Amino acid sequence: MSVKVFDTKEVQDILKAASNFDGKGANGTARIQQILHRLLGDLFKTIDDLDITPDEVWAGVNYLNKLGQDGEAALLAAGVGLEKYLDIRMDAADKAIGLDGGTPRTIEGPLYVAGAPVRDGVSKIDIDVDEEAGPLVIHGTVTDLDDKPVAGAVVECWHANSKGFYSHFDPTGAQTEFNLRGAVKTDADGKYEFRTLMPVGYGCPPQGATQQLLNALDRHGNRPAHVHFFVAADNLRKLTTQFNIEGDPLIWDDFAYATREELIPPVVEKTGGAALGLKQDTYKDIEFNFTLTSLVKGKDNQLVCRQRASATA
Ligand code: MBD
Ligand code: FE
Repeated sequence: MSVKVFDTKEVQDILKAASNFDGKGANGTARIQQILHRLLGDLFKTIDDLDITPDEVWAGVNYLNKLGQDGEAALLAAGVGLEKYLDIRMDAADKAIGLDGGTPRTIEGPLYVAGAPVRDGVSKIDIDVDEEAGPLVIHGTVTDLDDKPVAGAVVECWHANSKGFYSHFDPTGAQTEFNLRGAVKTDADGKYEFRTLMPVGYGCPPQGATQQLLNALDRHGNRPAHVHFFVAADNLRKLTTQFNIEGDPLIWDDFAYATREELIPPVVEKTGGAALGLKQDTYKDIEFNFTLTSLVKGKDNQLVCRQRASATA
């Protein structure tokens, strides 16, 4: 049964009525009407074109219920490349105005928690014992596009433990609030440092809606080991990025498509950890410098407003 009804007056009228798309809505309303009219229309057209059955439609509707119940809509957004797509668009917008040279952006992901205590220069962010994870020092300089160090920039960092779990979202409940999360204000030379433990890669909750779809697509739901950053300073654009831990076999097979060539710094084995208060004398060291870009017409046009978890330290 392959019928085509999309272009009938009856269907087009329903699309207009359902989105209340009359061009008369005020401000925000008009925008929502416009977006819903298009999205719903694309869905209806897809159902016609691919002859999607009622059973398939209801499977999809019920999937959305499970997605919400699991609280995984933002995780799915990463997994289907939607979050990466927004980066691709911001990259293209920068290119179109000749803005380049900064540290590349990459996706925020769904696991940030606002409210980490801000320390000066250095922060030790491994609060909980993690036998499996070796010490890791992450440090570098924040500069602007003129290579000038930025003093007083705030570098926020968050990452997983040796099980691939993030504090605040740990299904085992094992971690203290803000374990492996921190914020540092750069010193006069623009330097920051985090003393922490080596993360391992993340895997989607095996029983969750996201993994359910990935399974149906014959895809995995894993990320290589990585560390997230926000870097913010007065009169510069706030950077959202991550680096990957060099050598992770999934670096070029990230289910969220966040890997970039410039975001795989070398991991250097060092000694002298005891003097730094680390749990072992040998430790891993990653130098990662951030270059922030200038405001565009006086505005931070890459600032993203989205719902985020928050806590008090
Ligand atoms: C993560 O740790 C992450 O960074 C993303 C993008 C998705 C899921 C878990
Ligand atoms: Fe992550």
